[in-house]
Parts: sequence; structure tokens; C-alpha cells
Amino acid sequence: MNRLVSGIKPTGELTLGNYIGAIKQFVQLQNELPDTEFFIFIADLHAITTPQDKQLLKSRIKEIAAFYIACGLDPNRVNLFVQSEVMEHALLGYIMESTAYIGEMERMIQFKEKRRNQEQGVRTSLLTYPALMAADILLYDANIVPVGEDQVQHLELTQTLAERFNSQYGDTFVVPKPYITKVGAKIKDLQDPTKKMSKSNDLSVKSYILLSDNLNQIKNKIKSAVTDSDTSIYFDEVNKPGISNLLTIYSALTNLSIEEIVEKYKNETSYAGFKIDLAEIVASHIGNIQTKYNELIASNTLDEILDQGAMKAKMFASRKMAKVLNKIGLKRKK
Ligand code: ATP
Ligand code: LTN
Repeated sequence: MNRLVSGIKPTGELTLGNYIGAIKQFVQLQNELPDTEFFIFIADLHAITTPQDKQLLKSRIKEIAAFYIACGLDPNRVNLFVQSEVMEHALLGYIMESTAYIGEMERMIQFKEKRRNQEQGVRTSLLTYPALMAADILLYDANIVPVGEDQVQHLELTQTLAERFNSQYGDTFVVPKPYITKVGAKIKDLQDPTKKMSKSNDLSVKSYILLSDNLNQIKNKIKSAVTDSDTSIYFDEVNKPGISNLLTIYSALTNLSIEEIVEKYKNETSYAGFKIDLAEIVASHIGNIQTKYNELIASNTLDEILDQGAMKAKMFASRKMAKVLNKIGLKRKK
């Protein structure tokens, strides 16, 4: 059986980048891959690699789960759970640390970037984070891992660790493959379209759109997105990164191809009409998500879904963990 694993950190509110680059894809995949079992989790252990406010973290874990479902994830189809509720993740994470070399961790681009943003108090777990991510994946024998481009390096390390473990201890882990979206793999910052849209690195609120933003705010952010002084609408990431980013968003939310959108606006003499249309598209899309979210967050259903998800994940994970421990000589009894 095929298995798909992916996680999302509850480090901030969800952005349009997370939606297009990750969540929307899960929703599509759950329909496109009927023979695949899905494990999708809120990566709360990953969140504490950097300092977090405890109350905020607690509420975000549930909010993010509710948003996933509001975005169309079907809890009957997908095991949705909170990472720290399945403790095998941390245990296998440690075993992956004992499989990886320090140099491999130090080479990770995300580590280098995040470390640069922090002056002091850089946590050890920020360095060892990819070992935990490898564990998240290998624990479920996952062969499909949908992620954005920024995670490919971590995925490659996961493959290396799986292969190294397998060659040291005998065949144990499935070597996973990344699955990257074609459109919208990297949604850019609206104010600086050379950077990725990120909820934790951007200082200006106009840089990103949150799924929880009010709809007028959303429209204004699209209308004030930075674009070039040319007026024709076409895709050119190098010379027209702003317009190219807006075209990507347009395409991802309408399922029209970039070419079809360019064709539609080919007679425009300014960006205004295109931006107004896109503002409506984004606001209406997010508006629908918010309606479902508000229903869920006010009910008990969410806790039931997360309890059920954790129970099923644990069943799988504990069996796998017993095998792993046995392979490395840590299991006292058969
Ligand atoms: P941060 O920017 O705070 O470091 P993040 O948003 O990159 O966090 P996650 O919340 O864990 O990190 O990301 C969840 C998923 O969303 C990942 O697969 C990631 O690649 C994807 N993602 C995040 N930002 C974008 C973006 N701007 N465009 C496309 N995909 C994105
Ligand atoms: N590192 C990822 C989140 C993440 C993940 C995973 C994704 C943690 N564990 C396992 C896929 C599979 C991120 O920062 N976006």
C-alpha cells in the first residue's frame, strides 16, 4: 500500500503560500490517490526548535487542524493528528540523530538561514530538526511526501538516512520520494517578490495573506502588491517577479493555466483590472474556507478527529518502532 506523510509547523498563522504550496495539494491528492493512506500531522515538536509563546502555540495547534479540514481535507480519508501525541516520532528522531552526521545537519540551508536570523540562544533542535523530520516520514513507511521546494534538501537527507540505516542494519525503511507541486510551489512575498511568502520572517503585514485575514484586508493586500512599472501582463520570474507571482496565485486558485490568464488580459493597458479580479478571487476562496473554519472551531468535532487520528497513527508507529529497536539491538524482549 502507498503511504503519504506530511507535516506543517504551527509556528504562525497559515498563509496563502501554505495553502497553495501544501494544503491545497493534500486535498487534491486525497482525491487523486484513492489507494494511498494519508498521515498528516501538526508538527508541534518542530515548532519548539525556535522559541514559542505557550498559549499561542496551544491555540494554533487546533486552529491549524481546523483550517486543514476547512480547506477540504477529509478526516475520514486522512489520519490527521498532533505530532507530540505520537511519541514514537521523538524516539525515532533520536535514532535518526544517531544515524546522521553533524556535517550533514550543518549543511542544511534552512538551518543556516534560521540561525542567521537569531542572534543568540539558537536551540540544538534547530540543528537536529531534519533528523526528526526524517523520523516523521520513515515511521510510516511513506513513499510519497508532498512538500514545497524549500523542503527538498531535508527530503534528500531523509533518503540518505534511510539508505544508510538499511545498509547498516538490513532492510528497514522505505526510501521516500518528494512530491512537488508544479504551480505555486513557491508563492512569493507580496512586497518583495524575490523572497518566499513566509509567516515568520516577514516584518510587513502587507507581505503575506493569512487565511484568517478579513476579506477587505485580503483584497487590499493584493491590490497593493508590488509590481513593475511596465503594464503588460506576462510571466517572467526574472524581470517581472511581482506579476509572475500574482499570475501563479491566480492560476492556482482558478485552475486556469498561466497562458489562459495571460490571454484573458492581453488587451489591458494597466495592472488595475487584473489586480481587482485577483483580489475578488482570493477573497472569495478564503471566505469559503473561513465559513467552514468558524463552524469547526466552535464544535467538539475537532477534538474527536484529532484523537482518532493520533490513535491510528500510534498503532502504525508503535509497530514500526518495535522493529527498528530490534534491528539496532535495543529491544530486550522479543
Ligand atoms: P516559515 O516560513 O515560518 O519558516 P513555512 O511556512 O515555510 O514556515 P511550514 O508552515 O511548515 O513552514 O510550511 C508548510 C508547508 O507549506 C511546507 O510544505 C512548505 O514548503 C509550504 N510553504 C510554506 N511557504 C510557502 C510558500 N510561500 N509557497 C509555497 N509553499 C510554501
Ligand atoms: N519541515 C517541514 C514540516 C515537516 C514535514 C515533516 C513535512 C515536519 N515534518 C515530514 C513533510 C514530512 C517544514 O518546515 N515545512
